[in-house]
Amino acid sequence: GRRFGDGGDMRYSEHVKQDRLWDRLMDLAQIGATAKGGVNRQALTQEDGTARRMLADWALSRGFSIFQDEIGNLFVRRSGQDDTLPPVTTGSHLDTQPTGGRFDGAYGVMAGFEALEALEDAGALTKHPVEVVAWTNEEGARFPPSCMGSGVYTGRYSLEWAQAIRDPEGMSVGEALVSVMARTEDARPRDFGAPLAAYIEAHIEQGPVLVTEGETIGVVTSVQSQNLFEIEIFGEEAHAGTTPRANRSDAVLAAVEVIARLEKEALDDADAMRFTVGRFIAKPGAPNTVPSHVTFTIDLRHPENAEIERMSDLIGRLPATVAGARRCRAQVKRLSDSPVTPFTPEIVDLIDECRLALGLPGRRMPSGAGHDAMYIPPLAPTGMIFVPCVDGISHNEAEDALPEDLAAGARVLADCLAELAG
Ligand code: HGY
Ligand code: MN
Ligand code: MN
Ligand code: MN
Repeated sequence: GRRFGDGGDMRYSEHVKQDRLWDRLMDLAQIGATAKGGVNRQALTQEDGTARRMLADWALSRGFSIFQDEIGNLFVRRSGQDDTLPPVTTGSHLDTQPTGGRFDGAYGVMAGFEALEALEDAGALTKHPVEVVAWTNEEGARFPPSCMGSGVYTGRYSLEWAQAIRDPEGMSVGEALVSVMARTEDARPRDFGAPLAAYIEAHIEQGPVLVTEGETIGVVTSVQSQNLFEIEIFGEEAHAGTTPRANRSDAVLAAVEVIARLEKEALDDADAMRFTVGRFIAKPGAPNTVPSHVTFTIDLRHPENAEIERMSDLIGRLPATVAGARRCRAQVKRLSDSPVTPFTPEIVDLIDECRLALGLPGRRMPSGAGHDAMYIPPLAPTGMIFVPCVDGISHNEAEDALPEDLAAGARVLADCLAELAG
């Protein structure tokens, strides 16, 4: 395949501009900026809409075109010589955690946009169109589960199921979508599951491996299994002072026992299991009323499917047993069950070759974090490029990254996309 740009000996990656990428990331970081230097731009908020509009305007200013599907996934297209061919696609997400950073998600979208700009500046003539996508609600913080937009696009979830999901204030995805999607109503329609020629996502590692080993590029080989459960415990309100234990149906004490027993079962000496109770809501929430209702989530991850199966079986059974012994009732819902996902060897090799050709230090590695890319392999050859983040910190307002590392990832991405677009 062709690795060079405009006919001369310029590589497309040499048209990547570090400052342009950094400046656009800092412009985006202003949308939902927090006092502590992070970003709170949760999915389908007005801030999310503003960021999507900013991307759309940048796209139109470069002569690219924009498309949007019914769950708001936003696609920016740089035309190829034959736009009937499936696009070579890159992307990530613009939504953040409530205490998120400036790079988780935004980096992958903007590295992809920078790759499109590099191709444009090089006057590249690609056979396939090249697209960068901003997937809706990758974080699943406000509206669990994560990777909702890419999950609907690839048929993991139905649009109706996703639209019915509500945030803690009771707002549904369907309701929130209306005003946010209206911000990019000039986008042309895109069908769910429209074919992709290939998909490569750039992302900060969100962990300590690259920084510890002094590597610049992570050539991602797989994503570990990611599973989300929502457990409800139903008890009964009662007076905190007058009600004897035998009469109590205390939903919090039942929930706490379930969590403590499950955590003990989950933790292994290899420290490979990731068990997180990130959301815990007790009602009515009055200090002197025995709580009648608890909703909590369990985010469970592991590099082996068998370990997840073992724990899933337990999570399906234990809450009812513990709740029953405490005169409560339990209900368990599984919101996501993404198995261990290996990436496509040809794409993994291409990324490794491109980074080597650019003289960038790197290593092959699995992803501990979940990403939209984990849903794409059934649709198209898929891979990911990691770059380091300072101290491996993420899902934290202190998240940081170096401009030269971000640009290095965008350079590898540009050459890979050009290679695949023919
Ligand atoms: O949860 C995850 O792993 C992703 O960063 N949202
Ligand atoms: Mn992310
Ligand atoms: Mn994240
Ligand atoms: Mn992701």
